[in-house]
Amino acid sequence: MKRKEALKVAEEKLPKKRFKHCERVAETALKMAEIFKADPDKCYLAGILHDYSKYDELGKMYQTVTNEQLDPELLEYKTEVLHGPIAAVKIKNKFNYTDSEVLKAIAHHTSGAKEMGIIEKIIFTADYIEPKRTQPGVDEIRDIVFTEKNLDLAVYTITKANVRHLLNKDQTIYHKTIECLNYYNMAKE
Ligand code: DGI
Ligand code: FE
Ligand code: FE
Repeated sequence: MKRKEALKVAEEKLPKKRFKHCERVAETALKMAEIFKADPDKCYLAGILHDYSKYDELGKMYQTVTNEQLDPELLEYKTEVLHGPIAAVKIKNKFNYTDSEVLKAIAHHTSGAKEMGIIEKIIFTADYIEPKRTQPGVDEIRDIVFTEKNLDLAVYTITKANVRHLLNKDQTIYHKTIECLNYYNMAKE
């Protein structure tokens, strides 16, 4: 898939505000591609398409989990976690798109995962730090990325903040989120 086609796909599928967020994630991912020596086209495509399924109907998402034999544990979660893995299979099937680095980056952008590849880590992080994000601690993570240039530490710091936030709200934690936390706690530095 070319950048222009992906842009059109995202623009047609998503509400304007969400599309703009995806453009900012793609632009942030491009900056990061230069710093961390990753393929810019893959970063751009994953960024622009990562939230493709953000507003899909939950019942249809559960059907996709079953039909596509995705991790059955996903049936215990809602759109927040599901829209990553669902977007990856939909883009694969609908557009016959098979790049596994891009598809994994889309799939794992919601939870993170252990042993992520460079495109996965860039999209996971770019989603959290794109310029319009204002959550507490986001500037510290921008520093870790653009000044310290420590991507594993960025992934860990984001995941730690996410897990803290989820626990404060008594949410259940998906196993890949925990695996991401533990893996990048050990991988950082
Ligand atoms: O789609 P965006 O708003 O751009 O951001 P996102 O895709 O990073 O949002 C992911 C959401 O998923 C976020 O609200 C936190 C949530 N999440 C991540 N890991 C877990 C989780 N929710 C639950 N319940 N459990 C998890 O392990
Ligand atoms: Fe998302
Ligand atoms: Fe996003």
